Amino acid sequence: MQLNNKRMEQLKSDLKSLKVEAKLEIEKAEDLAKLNQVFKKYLGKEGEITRVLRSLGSIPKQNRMKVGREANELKNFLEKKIEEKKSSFVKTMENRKDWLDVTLPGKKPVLGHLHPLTQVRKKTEEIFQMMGFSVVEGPEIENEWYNFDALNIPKDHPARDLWDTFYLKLKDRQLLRTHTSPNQVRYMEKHQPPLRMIVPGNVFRHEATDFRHEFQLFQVEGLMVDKDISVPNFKAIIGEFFRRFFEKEVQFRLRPDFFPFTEPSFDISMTCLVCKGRGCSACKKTGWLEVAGAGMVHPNVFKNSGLDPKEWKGWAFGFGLDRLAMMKYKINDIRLLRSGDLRFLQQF
Ligand code: FA5
Repeated sequence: MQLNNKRMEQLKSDLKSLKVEAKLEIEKAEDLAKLNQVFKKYLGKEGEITRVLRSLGSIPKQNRMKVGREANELKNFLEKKIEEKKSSFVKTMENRKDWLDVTLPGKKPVLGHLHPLTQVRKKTEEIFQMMGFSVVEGPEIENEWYNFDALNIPKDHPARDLWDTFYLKLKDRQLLRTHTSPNQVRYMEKHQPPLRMIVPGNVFRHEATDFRHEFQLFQVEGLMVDKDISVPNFKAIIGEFFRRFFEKEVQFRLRPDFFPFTEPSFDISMTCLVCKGRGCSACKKTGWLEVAGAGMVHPNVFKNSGLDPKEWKGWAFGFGLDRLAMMKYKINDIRLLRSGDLRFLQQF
């Protein structure tokens, strides 16, 4: 009997010290992992308080009840303390700015798409490639020889004014190319006819902007050189390009024009698709929009490229891709294309 009382007193005193120890450890725990360790140490399957509860079987019933009640009270007390501490951790984390709630549904990333000008460029490349043309690139920074002289535009010729440009503060009077035509010469210098190639790319002009004019635009140069090349042959290729590009028949016309690097020269205009030819701001109320300059390669350009003009004939064109985009997507102001306005761009 005395032994049993002693055993009971021992258990009671164990519970007292466990309470002090566990309380202290809960207070000291600085994160959830530490708190879980404390739980395991005292309340887990092999925990100190669980051990006391298990050992109750070895003491008589009337004492067992007393110690059992105290042990259960301590168990509940510690569980409550641990829960309180846990929710204080969660609150502090929620208040932190960098708190990340991994249970929240994710934000869907916004998917972009190709710019309409890129779409138009790709489509143009695809069509000409299918007709046997190579797609090549040329430099955006040019020198005066390729941009003007080699193209039969002498230094003081008024035609230079048509392509007023931005000169760079670099040696040799380098400039931002005003058209893609320099690549006719660059290509013929390195390749032997027969030739079929296109050169898409940015060009720059010192120009006031309006519905149809930008100071930076995309052009695509085309060149075909062979023995028997003629204007009807050029017209057939351009007609096929229009059919595939607009996916329907469109009306276009060639009118005499002047370019020092082609003879004869003409411009290509097409029915304005924004107003269906009725007249609008995009076509300056004429119902037609000029989309390209073209002509038969001038003998001097052949000579400047190292080819014999008696042996070879060729035609060349320079389309304004921005204007083709205007017609394809019915855009009545060219400036919208490079405005960077997503409300506009998301429509294409
Ligand atoms: C030229 O640039 C010649 N190099 C075209 C050429 C190539 C002629 C080969 C003969 C042989 P032009 O300056 O007209 O020509 O421009 C050609 C096309 O580019 C125009 O028809 C138009 O569609 C477009 N374009 C020209 N200037 C602008 C501009 N400021 N804004 C938007 N598009 C333009």
